[in-house]
Amino acid sequence: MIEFDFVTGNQFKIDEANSALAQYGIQVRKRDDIEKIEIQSTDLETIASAALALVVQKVKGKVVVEDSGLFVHALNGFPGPYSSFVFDTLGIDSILKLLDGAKTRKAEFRSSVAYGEEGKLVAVFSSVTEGNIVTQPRGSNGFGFDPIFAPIWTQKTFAEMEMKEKSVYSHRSKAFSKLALWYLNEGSKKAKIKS
Ligand code: ITT
Repeated sequence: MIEFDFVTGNQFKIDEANSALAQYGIQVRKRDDIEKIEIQSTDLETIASAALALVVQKVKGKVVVEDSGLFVHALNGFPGPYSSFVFDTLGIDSILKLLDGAKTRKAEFRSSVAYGEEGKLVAVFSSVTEGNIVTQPRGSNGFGFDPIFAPIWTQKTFAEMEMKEKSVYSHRSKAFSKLALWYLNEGSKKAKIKS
């Protein structure tokens, strides 16, 4: 089994990444002993790359970080890169209130996964899942804004799905799948040539 260290304090991210990566023979190991520093930017790839550039100095092997957020169209992409802060300070009801009377409830989750090894950032993979903000929170699975987000292909919110089902749709599982395919085709060759 190929193993990457995943620097995050969020166990749900670990579980979702492992659910997406299992079919590729890859797993992630949680590293919450290292701080993930998030710079301010509107671009998740920039935030993930900057965080990775710092943690990769402190980890011996292959390492990943992920930055994600909920971008609500009627709110010009808010809370976006500030999703974690908005969730902690205002909660999911704040988004429902802001959308009261809005013309569209379209939103998207975005995820950027940065991968590095040997002290360097090597690659970044991003993905988007489009959906809608429902009018009332539904479901108790998952984390963050899961109870108010339903991907466009289903009425179910992420919080009404088991991990396996969320993995079919999720921004995070798609970004991690891109990483896995790249790693198996390109990244691992590079690692072998170097060693
Ligand atoms: P780490 O930084 O330690 O990895 P975090 O949860 O703080 O964990 P982010 O900084 O990337 O992660 O913040 C992303 C926030 O966006 C997260 O806290 C949620 O509020 C929201 N979010 C991202 N992906 C989500 C998902 O799949 N389901 C629900 N909410 C999500």
